[in-house]
Amino acid sequence: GFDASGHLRLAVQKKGRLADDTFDLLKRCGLTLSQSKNRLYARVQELPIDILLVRDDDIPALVASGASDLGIVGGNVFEEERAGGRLQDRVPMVQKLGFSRCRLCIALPKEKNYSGPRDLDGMRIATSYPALTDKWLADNGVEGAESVVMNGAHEIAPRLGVADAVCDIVSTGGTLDANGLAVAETILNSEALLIGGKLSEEKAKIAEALKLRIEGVQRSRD
Ligand code: PRT
Ligand code: ZN
Repeated sequence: GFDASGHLRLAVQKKGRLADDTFDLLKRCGLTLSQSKNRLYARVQELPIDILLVRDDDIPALVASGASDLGIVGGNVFEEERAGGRLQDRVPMVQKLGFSRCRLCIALPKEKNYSGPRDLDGMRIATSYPALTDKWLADNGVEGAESVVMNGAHEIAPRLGVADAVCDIVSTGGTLDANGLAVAETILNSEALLIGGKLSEEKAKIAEALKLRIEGVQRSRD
């Protein structure tokens, strides 16, 4: 059962854009996973680490609550939770991992000219990152704009008339382009992060062993 006391818990995305690179990193660290039958967790053979297989959105809260000791999550998801005030200082440890790079961008219909933040005054901005969007708008003196939370299909919001702009993750830019949108502002550069809370002495030793292996992989890539 999942109760091996003393094991370090690491929460990772079960399936999706982060998952493949995360499992690849663990493999390069020389770690072998034994998949459990229920696929909610896997055990690492070489170190006392249990891997929790979850939705990426749940990872910051799992770490903040102590249900997981460490997590691997996109900077976009981590910073949104932090900007929303949901983590306080309970997730102090962060190590950049260098994969799943992307940008969080405000984009407008291509035909709109954009010369600066004030052009966004009064706009409704469709996003699943309301805390980061609202913080950026406030920091940049945009007045009367508001984020409209959507959980997907942001890129069609302007055409549907439910928003004037979007704030979404951009990688190649192909999705924006296909929907007649263009980047106005990049509000966050994101990559995968190893995050962690306060650990007991025992678990801190295991976390240190994992970090050393990750640093070894990163050095061999440079
Ligand atoms: O099921 P679960 O909740 O775990 O996964 P998810 O569907 O919420 O997330 P997933 O797997 O799509 O992405 C996980 C993480 O990968 C994100 O939080 C980012 O940190 C990172 N990432 C890197 C991306 C992209 N690249 C990306 N291109 N996340 C999303 N996209 C989407 C974006 O939302 C947009 O729809 O891809 C589209 C844009 O891509 P381009 O190439 O057309 O610009
Ligand atoms: Zn998600």
